[in-house]
Amino acid sequence: MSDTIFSKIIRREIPADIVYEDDDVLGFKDVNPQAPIHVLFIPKRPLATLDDAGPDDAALLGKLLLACADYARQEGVAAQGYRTVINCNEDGGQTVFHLHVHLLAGRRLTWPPG
Ligand code: DGP
Repeated sequence: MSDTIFSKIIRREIPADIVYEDDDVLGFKDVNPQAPIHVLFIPKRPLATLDDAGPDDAALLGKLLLACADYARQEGVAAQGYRTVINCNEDGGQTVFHLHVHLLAGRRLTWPPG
């Protein structure tokens, strides 16, 4: 996987508003928030897209989702509701090719997405 802006955030080479970290996962605020709460949860291990994930990544994918759920509870928005999104490749709208889960909360989200 080629180096991305998110790899630089993991290495602290560029600033980010980091709100969550454990051994495998980093969470930081999206630079272009689409909701009052918009956090990106990424694996520290390089993985470009969800399409690159395999059975060995099952626990890591679970950790990413659980980190979203924990953060939503911590921020007090879990009961009201939130959305998690993984954009995959071009038609999915992925622009940064380091797998990330968007956590969006703090307003009523519409459906379907564009
Ligand atoms: P996606 O379209 O799913 O690949 O989303 C990429 C997101 O990454 C987009 O919402 C904007 C965010 N983003 C891009 N560059 C940076 C950055 O340098 N810092 C932060 N915090 N977020 C970024």
